[in-house]
Amino acid sequence: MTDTIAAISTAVGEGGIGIIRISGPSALDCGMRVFVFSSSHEVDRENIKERYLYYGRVCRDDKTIDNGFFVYMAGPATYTGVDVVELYCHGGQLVLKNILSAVLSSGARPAMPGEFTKQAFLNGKMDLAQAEAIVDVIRAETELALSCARSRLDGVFSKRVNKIKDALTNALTLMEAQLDFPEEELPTPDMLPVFASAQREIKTLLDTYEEGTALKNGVRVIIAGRPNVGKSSLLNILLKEERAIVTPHPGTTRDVIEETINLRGLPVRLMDTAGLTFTDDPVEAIGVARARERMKEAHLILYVVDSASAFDEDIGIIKEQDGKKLLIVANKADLLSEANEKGRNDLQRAFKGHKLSFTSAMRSSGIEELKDAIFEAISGRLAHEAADTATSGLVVSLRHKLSLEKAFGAVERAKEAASGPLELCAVDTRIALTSLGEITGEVTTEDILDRIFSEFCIGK
Ligand SMILES: Nc1nc2c(ncn2[C@@H]2O[C@H](COP(=O)(O)OP(=O)(O)OP(=O)(O)O)[C@@H](O)[C@H]2O)c(=O)[nH]1
Ligand SMILES: [Mg+2]
Repeated sequence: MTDTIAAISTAVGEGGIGIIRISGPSALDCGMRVFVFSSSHEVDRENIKERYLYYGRVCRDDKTIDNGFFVYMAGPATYTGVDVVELYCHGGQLVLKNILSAVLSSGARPAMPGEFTKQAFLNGKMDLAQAEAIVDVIRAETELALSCARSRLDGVFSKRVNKIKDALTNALTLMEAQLDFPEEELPTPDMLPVFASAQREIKTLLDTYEEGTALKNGVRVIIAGRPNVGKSSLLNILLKEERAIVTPHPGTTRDVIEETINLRGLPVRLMDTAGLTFTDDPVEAIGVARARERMKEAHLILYVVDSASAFDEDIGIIKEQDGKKLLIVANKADLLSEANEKGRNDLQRAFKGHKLSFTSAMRSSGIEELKDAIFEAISGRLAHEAADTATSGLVVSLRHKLSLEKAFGAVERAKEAASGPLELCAVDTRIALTSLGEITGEVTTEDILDRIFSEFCIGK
């Protein structure tokens, strides 16, 4: 914690400006050793102004590396909670590398990935869940993913976890009072409502995991079905570009075609595949094998059928996908005349138990409804509700999910023990609190921290 660390904080590549960040107890000395203030500033270590942009030159052995700005921010009111100096120079890779090298020879050591944020966490500037949200803010690809990450950085998720913790802590305090002062004959507290409400809230949080990870990491959605049903036409229409070849000949698509789209705020990796069929054509057969392989990995299968032809074979293929999320897309719905209620009913009946979306890729109809259905199938809620829930503190990481599950189990045991000796109930309540504390980082190990921060980029 007493090290002074430095790194290039701007992205690798060419940029208008580049920033070198120095953080730690000797950040100011370090920065001043490499910076020659413009003669219009009369600066020394004693009179340097905080948060003031000084112009000058970054030098090494009296040789100018670059000109730029110097700013000093005194801890603890900084990102990292300790003294920070930032140098703003030209954003070239060599220039920045040379400046960093000068800074490193003047007393700082290279920062590890995420180490500025780790300093911030260790200095109490944010909790661990908030620190983890920073990577998600940086990596967010859709507005919805960004608002989800932003709200976690603002502490919305942590607050929900802390609320459960506070209730359990209060319960534990009461139990401990009973245990510590048995002679006082304190009334036996009724823990059951506290435990029940803690479990309810933990469960509500756990239920957001799928939606949260979909938002954060994106989802793989595969367009599958028999040949010629309009899979590639649907891909093109969802992408709004003629990406895949469409022809009236069955067996047109062979390779898997992948593109990412923003679907109602979800980052979706869409895959168009070869039509599922038995074929003697060796190339098409490879395509079919690939399609089947990808179906296994997908989060959601859009199983496309031709509304106007027989679908006995489809029913067999769908049965094989047992346990997978699957949406039936009845394409070529234009071939069912408006009056053809029978055709629609036949489809509904044939695919009973599955959600069915009618589309016509040719007429571009049913596409918005299909997008809503995809969103709902993945996140379990309606697309128009998404903006509100995304900022309500979703669970987005496996680490958080596992800790919540551990806490849930411990509360369950505490509940069962509540009618017995108070000691046992207290032990499990404490375990639940420790598990919840892991999420916000009150309870943590160097190992966990290393694993979390190694996912960051250097300079953050
Ligand atoms: N009437 C009608 N024709 C469609 C519709 N969608 C696609 N088609 C036509 O159906 C034929 C096959 O379309 P594709 O998109 O290539 O079908 P596919 O499922 O990708 O076919 P394969 O790659 O061979 O498996 C083309 O002639 C399309 O113009 C639709 O909604 N209605
Ligand atoms: Mg195709």
